[in-house]
Amino acid sequence: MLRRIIPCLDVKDGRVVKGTKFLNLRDAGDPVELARHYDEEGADELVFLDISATVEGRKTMVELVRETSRAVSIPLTVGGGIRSLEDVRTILSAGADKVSISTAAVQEPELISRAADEFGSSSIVVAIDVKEAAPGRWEVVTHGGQKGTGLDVLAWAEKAASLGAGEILLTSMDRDGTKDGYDNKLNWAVASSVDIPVIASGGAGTLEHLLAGAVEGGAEGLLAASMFHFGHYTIREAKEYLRAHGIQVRLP
Ligand code: 0VR
Repeated sequence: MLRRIIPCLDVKDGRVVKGTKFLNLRDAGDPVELARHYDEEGADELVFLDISATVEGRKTMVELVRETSRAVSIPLTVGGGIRSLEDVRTILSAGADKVSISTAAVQEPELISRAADEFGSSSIVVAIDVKEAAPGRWEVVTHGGQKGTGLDVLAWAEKAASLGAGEILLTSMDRDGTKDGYDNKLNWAVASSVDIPVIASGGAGTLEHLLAGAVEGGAEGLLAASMFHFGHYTIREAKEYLRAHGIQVRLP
């Protein structure tokens, strides 16, 4: 299967930010500039994650989506604060190819099937943020990692897939921003229990980590923020490394 390299831009009030375990956010640049740069570098897709908590921040995000979708040629997934079919419609008509829904899907699972029915499963990503509750067991968290849900990640991923999610964006909050590598036990557990693509997210720091996310983790999408934003590696280096290790990637 073709693996996708997906830079993730966490956006707060119109700026790209990057923290660790969702905290200590620091500025990482202008979203449209960075998006254009990744597109030119050969990224397969982009994720914008709106982590502003304000209405102002949301309005800014719609403008950013409009501008970015004109500036890049690769698919754009937008998440953060999507709570209703109206929100999905607003973001898709601003030019996003997919939306990712996290907290609202846990609160109202039927939102997944309604959105999939109206816009097509391929436009609906269910984002699942988790914290490791015990070895080999992960709890779904919502509200930017602030709230535990008591939900087991496998049960929730299977339910989201059965409700029509097109893919799962799976973020380990314990690994976010650490550059310690993906949680591949988590990735493998979820990827082997659903038949829709899983995007690994949280912790990627080296080229070996990306390879492990594909091989050990079974992830089809390899999402990273820190390792690309702060210039440690280029997308091309990542793809050449993966191809040299037998992983199928699109290499223009
Ligand atoms: P890296 O570990 O730097 O590659 O980060 C990938 C991924 O974890 C982040 O881009 C993103 O999922 C972080 N998410 C959230 C958040 C960051 C701050 C506040 C909230 C959230 O709700 O997902």
